[in-house]
Amino acid sequence: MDGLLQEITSLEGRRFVVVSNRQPYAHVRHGGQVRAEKPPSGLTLALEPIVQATRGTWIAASSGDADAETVDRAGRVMAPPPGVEYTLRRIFLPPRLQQDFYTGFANSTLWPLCHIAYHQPRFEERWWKAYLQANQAFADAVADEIGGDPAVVFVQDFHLAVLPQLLRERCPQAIIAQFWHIPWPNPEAFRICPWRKEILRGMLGNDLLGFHLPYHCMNFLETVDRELQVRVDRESSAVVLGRSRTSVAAFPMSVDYHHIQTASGLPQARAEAARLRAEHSGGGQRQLVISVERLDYSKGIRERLEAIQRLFERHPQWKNKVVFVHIATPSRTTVRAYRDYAQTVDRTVARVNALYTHSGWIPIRALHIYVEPEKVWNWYQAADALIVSSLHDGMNLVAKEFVAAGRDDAVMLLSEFTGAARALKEAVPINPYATDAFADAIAHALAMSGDERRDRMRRLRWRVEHYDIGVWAREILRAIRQREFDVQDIALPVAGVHAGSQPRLAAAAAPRPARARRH
Ligand code: GDG
Repeated sequence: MDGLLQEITSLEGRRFVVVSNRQPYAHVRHGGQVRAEKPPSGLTLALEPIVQATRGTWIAASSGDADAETVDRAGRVMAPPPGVEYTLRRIFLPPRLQQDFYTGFANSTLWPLCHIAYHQPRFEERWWKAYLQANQAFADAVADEIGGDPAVVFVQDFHLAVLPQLLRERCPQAIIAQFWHIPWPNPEAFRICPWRKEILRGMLGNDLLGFHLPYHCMNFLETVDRELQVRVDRESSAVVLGRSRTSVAAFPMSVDYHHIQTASGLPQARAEAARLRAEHSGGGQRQLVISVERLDYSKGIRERLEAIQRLFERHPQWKNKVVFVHIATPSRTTVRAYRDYAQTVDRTVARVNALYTHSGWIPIRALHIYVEPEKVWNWYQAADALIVSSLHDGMNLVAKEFVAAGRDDAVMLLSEFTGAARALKEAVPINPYATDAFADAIAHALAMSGDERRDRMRRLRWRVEHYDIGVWAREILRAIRQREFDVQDIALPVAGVHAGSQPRLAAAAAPRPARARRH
């Protein structure tokens, strides 16, 4: 993550405060013992060094069953050693509020509203009130932590859409930035939300608002333009509301390429990958095609299973020549739609297997379990192909991880509705809704020559290596710093790889007249 330190220095002593619903680590009880568990996360990896170097704080909702007993009265605990030291401040929401905020408004309203996956969002007044209340609880914690300091507050994702506005009122000296990890839909899709204006005003509390793609930025500006009495400055990609200005820019998120590549290339990892490959390819007789995702309807799992069935109908020569392993870790199981979807997936797997299982060959293996991250990378190493079939996806980091960890002669099929598809042009594109064409694309990938696969993979690797998670964090810090300059419309030199993956930072800086200079 070269260059990150330089950007941290440019924060000139301001504390860096990350606010996210999910905490970077949890305290969990195992028998009589309490252990700090750190779920692997690219986001944590990228932001922890910044929080640590600025003696900052990470504010997040509690999730571990032993969280409460490890914090002080204000909910603070030091991040566990080795190597990292910063303050984690936990927010403890009452269970009912947590349920309505998280399971309700975040995952059953905003998630389907922002993903065009033909899953109807639900709009419950009670959930919306809980969402506001939860955002207020986060605002209280941030205000308590930073007071009048000129800190940088970096808010994560769709759980906290109204937090920036609350902070703008309470912490006028802070620079507030937010990254929205999921897509922003077109104005027609968004306008069905009864609280759309409140959500948009909440997000306009940001100095800087980041999305994965320029396309999401355009959708957001268009939505704001239709819904609010504001000035949308398209040339500099910013929204001017009263005396404040929100720059809107794209920062395509990525993965820690070198870390994943190195870890998956260790002898032990290679041996494990070889074992998985031998076990699932029938000793090399069949190709091993994998997919990895949260068990979520937006990932197009059902559509992929339909395409696999169609593959065997349209291209019967692939019977007994390929095995599909899908690793779908259970997710949001408190949401009914997710439980129903898991059942649909199970039934579809059983149906396809019942149709085609033959003399020891089972076409699909479904692993609905959480797999350790190193083990996920072993699967990437073992596979001949990966399929990412999302109906809509902000970015999709699985695709980039596969490029970092996969074999030289592996091939990737990638839904054209993922953000990742914008940059990863050497993947085989698929439309998960077009079942026949999807099946044909699988057949095409399976039949692709080793030379072509290697050539595509070499190019893909170059793209991900040159735009990794470090570049993402650096570009965001740079844009935050730009907000401090009294210069408008600075076009930053970009470190991206090609047009599709470059951060677009046209809207750089404009002083916020209402506030004092922060030095
Ligand atoms: C959201 C946006 C955007 C999956 N199963 C297991 C496991 N995973 C890991 C993968 C990967 C991560 O989870 C999934 O990241 P994605 O980016 O693919 O998708 P979302 O979870 O929907 O993430 C998305 C992202 O935010 C970042 O901005 O790209 O568009 O929807 O890292 O490896 N990890 C482990 N076991 C599993 O079973 N350890």
